[in-house]
Amino acid sequence: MAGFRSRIAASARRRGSLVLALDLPPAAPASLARGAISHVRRLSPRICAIKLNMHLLLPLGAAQVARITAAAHDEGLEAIADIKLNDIPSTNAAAAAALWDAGFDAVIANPVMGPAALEALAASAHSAGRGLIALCHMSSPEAAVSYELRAGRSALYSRFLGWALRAGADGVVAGATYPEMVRYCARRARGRLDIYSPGVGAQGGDPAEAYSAGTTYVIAGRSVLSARDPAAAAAALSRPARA
Ligand code: NUP
Repeated sequence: MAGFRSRIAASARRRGSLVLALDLPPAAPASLARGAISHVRRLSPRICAIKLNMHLLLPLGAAQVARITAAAHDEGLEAIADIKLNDIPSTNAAAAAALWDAGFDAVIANPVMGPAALEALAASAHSAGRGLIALCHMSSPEAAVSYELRAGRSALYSRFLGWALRAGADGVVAGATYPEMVRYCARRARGRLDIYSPGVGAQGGDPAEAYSAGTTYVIAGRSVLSARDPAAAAAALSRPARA
């Protein structure tokens, strides 16, 4: 089986470069699962992956989540667990194994766990045919307060990117609301990992600016899920085809 990075790239070539954040409003677990699967089926021609956060994983539980990831795989999509994992290697490995059992193809982790723990997580993900995406700089207005903290002669985001590169991570998160961060990651990574950018639409980031700064995949939730025509909204968030 090809690695996560090649699988999502192949899916994006066919369907576009949008990762759908399945951030559904709170509801009973059965209706959450039904809603998620119906979005997957309807939007699959326009997205390359789905992304699930803790606020869906917790109420749904592993069995219901596995139905959603199976529906995504049925449609040729990848499934990303956005849990911003950040712990010691033994519990990270156990959490990752549970995610793979639930059908996820990749996990988003927080590099603040440290470079050796990040490397261990990347190695275990890759040996299971799965992927690791590390936070580098987040999309929220407050992200600058923490991710731009000075750490010796560099800033935290710069350390995080260096650790992600060293760990062989498949990607980093750099918010579309900070296009200069996307540009920084793209310049330094030179294609060795992909750049995932949330923060478009509801958070104010401009997808066209993000793509031109070097974003590989845009992540979006509300602006697609609450659109009058979600398929058209999804299509509009993909990387424009080169003229
Ligand atoms: O820096 C980040 N910002 C962010 O919004 C890292 C993330 N993983 N996200 C996620 O992207 C967030 O948890 C949500 O699932 C999605 C953005 O959703 P929306 O603002 O497009 O609705």
